Amino acid sequence: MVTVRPAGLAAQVGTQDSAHPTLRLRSPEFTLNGAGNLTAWLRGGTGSGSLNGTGVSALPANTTSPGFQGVALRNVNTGNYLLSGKKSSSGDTWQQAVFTAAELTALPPGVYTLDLIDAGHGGWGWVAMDSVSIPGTPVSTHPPTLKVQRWTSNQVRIS
Ligand SMILES: [Ca+2]
Repeated sequence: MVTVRPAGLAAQVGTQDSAHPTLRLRSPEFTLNGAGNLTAWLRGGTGSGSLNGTGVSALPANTTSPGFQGVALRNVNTGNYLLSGKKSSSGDTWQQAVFTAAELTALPPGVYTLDLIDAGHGGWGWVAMDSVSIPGTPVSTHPPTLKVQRWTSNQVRIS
C-alpha cells in the first residue's frame, strides 16, 4: 500500500479559476499488487474529458476551458495514461475517484505512477486532492516524496 496525503494543486484565493500552464503532481513509482481499489478524494471542478489512452506528451502545455482536472494512472513503460478519473459534479464537496481492483487487474504489468492533473480553467477550474490509497508496492525503498512537475509560484500549493 502506498499512501500519499494530503496534497493538492490550488491557486491563491481569488485566482483559482485563472488560466495557467498545465499542472501535474506525480506520485512515486509503484507496481500494482492486486490489493483492492485505487482511490483518491477530489475537490473542486469536474473539468472535462478523459485521459484514457492519452500519452503524457499529448497533455496540453496550457489549460483550456474546460480541460481535464483529475487523476490518471500512468504506465511508466509506455508513457500513456491508461485510466483516469474526475469528479462527477463541481463544488466544494469532496468526491472519491475510484479505479476498481478489476480495472487494475486488466492493466498490463509494469511500473505506474498516479498523476494529479489540472489542465483546465474557467468556472470551477481548479482541483484539490487528499487521502490517496494505491494498491501497489513502491519501486523505491526510499520514503516517498512529492514532486510538482510544472508550476508557477502563485499557482501551486502543497500542504
Ligand atoms: Ca486550473
